[in-house]
Amino acid sequence: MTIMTTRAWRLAAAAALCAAPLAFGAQPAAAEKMTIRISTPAVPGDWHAEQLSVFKEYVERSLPDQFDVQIFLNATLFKQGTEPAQMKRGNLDMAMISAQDIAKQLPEYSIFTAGYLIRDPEHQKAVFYGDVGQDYFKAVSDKMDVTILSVAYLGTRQLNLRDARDVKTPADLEGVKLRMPGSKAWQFLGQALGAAPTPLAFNEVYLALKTGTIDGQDNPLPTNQKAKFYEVTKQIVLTGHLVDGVFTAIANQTWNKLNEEQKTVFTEAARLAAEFNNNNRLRDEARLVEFFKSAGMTITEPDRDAFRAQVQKMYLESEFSKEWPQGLLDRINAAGS
Ligand code: KDO
Repeated sequence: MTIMTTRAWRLAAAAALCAAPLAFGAQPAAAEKMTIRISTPAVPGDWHAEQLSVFKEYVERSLPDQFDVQIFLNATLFKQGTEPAQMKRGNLDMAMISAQDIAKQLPEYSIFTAGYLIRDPEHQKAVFYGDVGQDYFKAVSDKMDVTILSVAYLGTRQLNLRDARDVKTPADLEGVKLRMPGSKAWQFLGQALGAAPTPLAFNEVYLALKTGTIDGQDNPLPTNQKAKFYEVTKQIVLTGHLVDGVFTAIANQTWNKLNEEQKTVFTEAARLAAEFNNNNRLRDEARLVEFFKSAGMTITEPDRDAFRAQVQKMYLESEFSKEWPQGLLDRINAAGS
């Protein structure tokens, strides 16, 4: 079999891989290959898990016999949220990290964890692939010792409740035990929505919904489907409170071992993989309301302006916004326009 290593192959692959989900066979490991281990809590089949296969395929075919990319899903290698520390310590090569992970170490950038800030996936790209993102990624590299290669649209987060209830405004969520991931920034988002946030790792959410330890959770529709949360919940409230993203990041210890060509390929692979994720996720978001309805769920529209107004007010009045760099909010709002 002839394997093209040229840029031409890479461009052809980019077009093909972006178009549709693909299945890839495992490559045999060779002793000289550099192992790249990637850890994520993502469940198999979710688009940001699939995008890692696209990344692997692109790297291994563009740079034959140089890398063995190993993907660990379901947080089987490292627990959700611990990946940045593991990368810094040299235990992990790559992960998909969130703005909330980053905010723990760079509180001035907690701005990216705020609800109703990023408007849509195009705005997300304009922010993170533009000058705002450049400053942000540099700060992340300097402080956290990881290099961000791409941003992928995780989807727009919606409320998902175990028992149906009438939810129009944040006041209607009073006392609702809403699972949010375990960090200060995530917990604050739950509070800003009017609920009683409770921390739990992603991979424990299904069981907690099933047994009733929590009243609800929030995630984008494609994740609700792929993680099967719809099996153990009755309602989705389309709050659209966070246009969420995940960053594909590589430990600087690993990054610094790569030559220029390898760095270029890794960056191309990560960008292409993110595009693959975005295309598939957007398509799913457009059709999943019907899927959930046919599965017997109740899908409701809240007063989104009431949610937006309360969430934005709470962020602006919070301890978080006191640390946001002067002018950054305006730069984010203006990005892409
Ligand atoms: C979650 O725990 O709800 C979350 O959606 C948070 C994201 O930042 C990301 O970690 C994601 O889980 C996982 O990749 C699982 O989809």
